Amino acid sequence: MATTQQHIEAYWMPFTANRDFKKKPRIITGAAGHYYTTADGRKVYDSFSGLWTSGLGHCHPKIVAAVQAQVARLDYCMGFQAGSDVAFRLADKLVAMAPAGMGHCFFTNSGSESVDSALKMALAYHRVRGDANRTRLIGRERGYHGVNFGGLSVGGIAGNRKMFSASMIPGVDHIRHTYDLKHSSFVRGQPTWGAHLAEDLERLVALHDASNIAACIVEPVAGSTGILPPPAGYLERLREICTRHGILLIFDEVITAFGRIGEAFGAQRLGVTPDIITTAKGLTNGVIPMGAVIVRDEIHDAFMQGPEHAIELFHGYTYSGHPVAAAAGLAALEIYPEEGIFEQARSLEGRFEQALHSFAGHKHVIDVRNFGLMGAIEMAPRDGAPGQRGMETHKTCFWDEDLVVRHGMDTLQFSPFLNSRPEDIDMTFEKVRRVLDRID
Ligand code: PXG
Repeated sequence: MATTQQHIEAYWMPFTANRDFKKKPRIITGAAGHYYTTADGRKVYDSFSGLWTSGLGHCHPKIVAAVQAQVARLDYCMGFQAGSDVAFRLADKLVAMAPAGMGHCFFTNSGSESVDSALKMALAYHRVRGDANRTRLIGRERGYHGVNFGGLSVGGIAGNRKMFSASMIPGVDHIRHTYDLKHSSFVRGQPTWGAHLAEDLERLVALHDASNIAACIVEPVAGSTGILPPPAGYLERLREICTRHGILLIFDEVITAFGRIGEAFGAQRLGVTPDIITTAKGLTNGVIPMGAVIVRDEIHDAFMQGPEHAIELFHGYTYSGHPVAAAAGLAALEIYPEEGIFEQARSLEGRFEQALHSFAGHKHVIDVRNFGLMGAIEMAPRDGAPGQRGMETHKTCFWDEDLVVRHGMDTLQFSPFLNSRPEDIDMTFEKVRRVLDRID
């Protein structure tokens, strides 16, 4: 269907160069499997699985059917002091996949809400245990934890923080990020250099005293900032420091959960168990917005005291545990094992890594990074025009190569479908190469 100028003016698009976009809009009207259909009738390959969301492909028939059936059976029910059968079933299934000892989950509608919920739970947990001084939250430079005030405050993406600098929540500090081009460039998988950077948390403990620190939140593999895999041994050290000081460790797994790094949770792949895990995206394969916060049993149990008629945690969303979202989630969580998705994702890692690193030495490329099915090709910025080369790559891929490529500034990011075939990976990077060879 044609989209007139009038139709595209009203929508203020998220994280988009609106004026530039609206000059020549890239509008998507349909999707099936690994392809989008565009408004001008082309089939365009999606190299980003939605926005890290849709690892099973678009419009998976089982999820479509589950949503259709659920919306006709129970479209909505209040989630406070009542709950849908399907939300309870999803919670059971989700915690069964989670690391041992993490037997409870709380539902949200997005990654940002999962993060803010997790931060509030961490603060409230210490308080209900009589440790109310633990109010400080620690994030990491270059971290992305969504756009709500809590997540923004613990986040470390300068561009996202700049406009809101004076409005961050108080009591937040950041450990340094783990990227150092001097020591680790063109590394395949986890860098061997950098485990010691976890000690930066000790610096903040020394500054604030552990008795004032509630939690430390990191992405196990930093995503949005351009894929920064953790140095080998880094997360283990962070875990050890948190445990020693009674600081809760939160893994923000909005990207890394549900197969993106070859296991249900990044915690499992990386062999480090946090106290709280935040999720969204792949929970429903992106089909209906939904997130979940999964907590260690001790955290949940600490709240279960006082009179039984009293609400234990004054927190929740109108749409927490939404039945249609929960039905999509249940279907997605069933598909992952039924179709052997995590194994398939893992089997693709070698091919993906090979394809990405074949860009080492390309005239524009200054670094390549990857872990699991997360990959980045970082290009040098043009003089005086940072981000322009990335944007041009994105547009040229879309219009000339029928390929959707995600870019953050001049870094191209790749999140192939978990059920890609090796030839899909090859095709994606052949297209990318043609574009990079062509642009300045
Ligand atoms: N935490 C992490 C680790 C994320 O990656 C969020 C929280 C926020 O989720 P919501 O659902 O509120 O957007 C995210 C979101 C990209 C990209 O290009 C990444 C995200 C969103 C959009 C684009 O890397 N991550």
